[in-house]
Amino acid sequence: MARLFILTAPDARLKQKSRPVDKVDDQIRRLMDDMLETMYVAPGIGLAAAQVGVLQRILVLDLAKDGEEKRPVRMANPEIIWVSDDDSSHEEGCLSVPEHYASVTRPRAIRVRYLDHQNESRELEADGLLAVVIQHEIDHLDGVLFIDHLSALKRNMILRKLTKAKKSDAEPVRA
Ligand code: GNR
Ligand code: NI
Repeated sequence: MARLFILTAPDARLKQKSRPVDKVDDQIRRLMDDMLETMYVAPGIGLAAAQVGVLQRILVLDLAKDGEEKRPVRMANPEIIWVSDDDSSHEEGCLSVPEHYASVTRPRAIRVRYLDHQNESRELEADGLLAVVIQHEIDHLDGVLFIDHLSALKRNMILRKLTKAKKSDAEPVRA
């Protein structure tokens, strides 16, 4: 397994739409495992391939709490096939938008169809945090960040701060 580099906004690769995978083969399985390791180390509860610069429709997640046994979930080509009529709001964060958090409103429950790590088609109905994270990750596969759900004012404030943080990271400190 290998740890991958997580891109942070602003980055053009985070705005691209990812392409479906043809088949979940050994190479895709290795990528899913590398993404899980990267996510656990970060730490985060979900990760989309686009966040590590791979524009394929792949996501991983694990909602197990610290000290619980791991419950890794691997999905390729996830499709939301049903959403509830009612919405709910949840505080979101993103490994590609470090140190910023905001409430996002989304459908409260969803049904998703996807290919698992054995290339088998599966369906999962989700609500609560699981529904939030799956929708957040599928957004990444469509080039959408949680800040895109906020007002332009809030989004631009966060993006300006991220741009400054990147610059000060890259520049030597002057005496
Ligand atoms: O680790 C993460 N936590 C989180 C919390 C609330 C809503 C969504 C998330 S996903 C995020 C990891 C991440 O950036 N995935 O793309
Ligand atoms: Ni994210």
